[in-house]
Amino acid sequence: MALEALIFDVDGTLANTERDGHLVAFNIAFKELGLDWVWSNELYHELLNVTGGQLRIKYYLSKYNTSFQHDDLDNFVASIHKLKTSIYVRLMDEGAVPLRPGVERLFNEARASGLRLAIATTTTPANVDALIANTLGKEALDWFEVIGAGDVVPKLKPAGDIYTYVLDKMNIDADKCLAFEDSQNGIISATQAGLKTLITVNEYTNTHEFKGACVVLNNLGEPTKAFEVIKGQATEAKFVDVAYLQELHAQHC
Ligand code: XBP
Ligand code: MG
Repeated sequence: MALEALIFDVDGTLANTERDGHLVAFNIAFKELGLDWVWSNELYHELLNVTGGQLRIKYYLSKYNTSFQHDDLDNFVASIHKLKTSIYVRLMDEGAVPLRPGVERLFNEARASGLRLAIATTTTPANVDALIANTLGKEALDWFEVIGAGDVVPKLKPAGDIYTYVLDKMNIDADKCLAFEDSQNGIISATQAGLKTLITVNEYTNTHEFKGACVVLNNLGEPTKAFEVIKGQATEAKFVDVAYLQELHAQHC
């Protein structure tokens, strides 16, 4: 089965948006609203076990701030999250977060070789648009045949729904695609949708197990700076290009 499409997660995979975007935006939003909540990097690492910003805030309240009370918690959390999204978009507009090594190069090579591209993420659609537009230019949003984001499906990752949604929209079988993820919740989601997955870890996810991954790398690598293989077979390759992906996809993983 030939490789025809690449489906990318966003947060942590395309860029280190969790640490330099979402976490920063959450804390600014809390402050602007007069809340005395401050999420440290260490706490955020733990909170990342829950995907989706609103669910993450509720998880924080249920586990780390149990004395906080509100009569209408759902609406309150939704309003915090709305502010957080606008702050996140502003941070992206300011160029706060660059793409990870190899991402832009791989997009260009994949496009040149006719591979189809898509996105599958649990983050809010405006966040994806802001990251892509500010790193690659507005026109790059058209590079992706489908951008599956946020609550377009009822169940966020680790459920497979967002990947299944993207595959349906693309009208393509899972065995013709490769997914790119950075987290345990992400690989569970992709695997549930029947996808083979390449992992690039980051500081929050480098201890995750990644059972079933085709390969686990530190990043996609560049011709001038090779990737490191954390789990999986090392080959002659120094950076992820289309030939590397075709070989990976042909493997049993
Ligand atoms: C991303 C997420 C998102 C972001 C926050 O997970 O979990 O919740 O952290 O975005 P993945 P929102 O990389 O697996 O898609 O605040 O917009 O929900
Ligand atoms: Mg991710």
